[in-house]
Amino acid sequence: MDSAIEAVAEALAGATSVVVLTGAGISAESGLRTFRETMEGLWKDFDPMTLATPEAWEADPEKVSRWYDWRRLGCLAADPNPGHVALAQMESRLNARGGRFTLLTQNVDRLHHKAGSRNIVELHGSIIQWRCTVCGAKTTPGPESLPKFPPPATCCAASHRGLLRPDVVWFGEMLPEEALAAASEAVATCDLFLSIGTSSIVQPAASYILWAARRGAETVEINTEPTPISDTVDWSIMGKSGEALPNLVRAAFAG
Ligand code: BJW
Repeated sequence: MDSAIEAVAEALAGATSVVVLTGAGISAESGLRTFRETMEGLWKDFDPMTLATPEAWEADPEKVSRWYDWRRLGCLAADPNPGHVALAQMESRLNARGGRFTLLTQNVDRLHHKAGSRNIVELHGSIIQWRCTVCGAKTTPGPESLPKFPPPATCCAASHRGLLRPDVVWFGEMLPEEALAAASEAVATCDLFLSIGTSSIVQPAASYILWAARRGAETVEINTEPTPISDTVDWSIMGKSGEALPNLVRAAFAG
């Protein structure tokens, strides 16, 4: 077995509080496109500034809502892969022996929920849920395409009716306060931090591993490519998370 996996398995077996941060790469093996990869990434075909900002929504809510509804249906159709499943197993094995596990995800696809993870902090919201632009009421549309674009909300009185927008965090928007608080608290107390399938570029998520390291936590990255944090982590595992994570969980919790 890869010597980095063996070393991380040992750290995991002795850890009492583990934080995992995931990005789009963990869902790539479920068939969902990442954002920034040169061949596969969504931003290769779509301009984020015209789709993933509040200004884009203001300028063209029809285009933005159509794009997000297309992606929502893709997420609903996707299944978790062995990487997601291994993280759910990691959580239950740690919890069973009194350890703590927090999963910070930048992903909006809800595949960690489908895989059975429990203590999930959605840093960038969820594409499965949409919210009213007037009152903020949340709704979970069904598995068929939305009937109208932009979708009208039905929660408010007709005189000041809003639109439904995806409940995701766009560039320039604040992350949900509860998510920020939960993430800070978990990072402040963890002894092991794993960063999985993220390019480690988008803030504030990319800073959490640096805070954890500064506090003395051991740090791990699992990614198919080097990222800005690869040289600073204690262990860098180069490979697919859908392969590395099941190996890691097997090695850490064997027997
Ligand atoms: C595999 C694999 C396999 C492939 N196995 N690996 C400080 C400094 C500079 C800028 C800022 C700053 N603070 C805030 C900003 C601005 C901005 C920001 O960070 N910009 C950067 C681009 C520089 N941040 C924000 O605006 C955030 N808000 C905020 O901070 O509010 C306060 C504030 C506002 C304004 C100014 C200052 C403060 C909000 C960020 C919201 C991000 N939103 C998106 C869209 C969500 C909705 C949607 O889905 O459409 O979130 S953008 C997109 O990027 C999405 C992702 O969650 C996020 C991260 O991407 P991720 O997951 O890392 O994906 P990729 O594609 O980048 O990487 C995939 C990786 O997987 C690659 O490395 C592959 O190699 C790897 N991989 N297959 C393992 N099988």
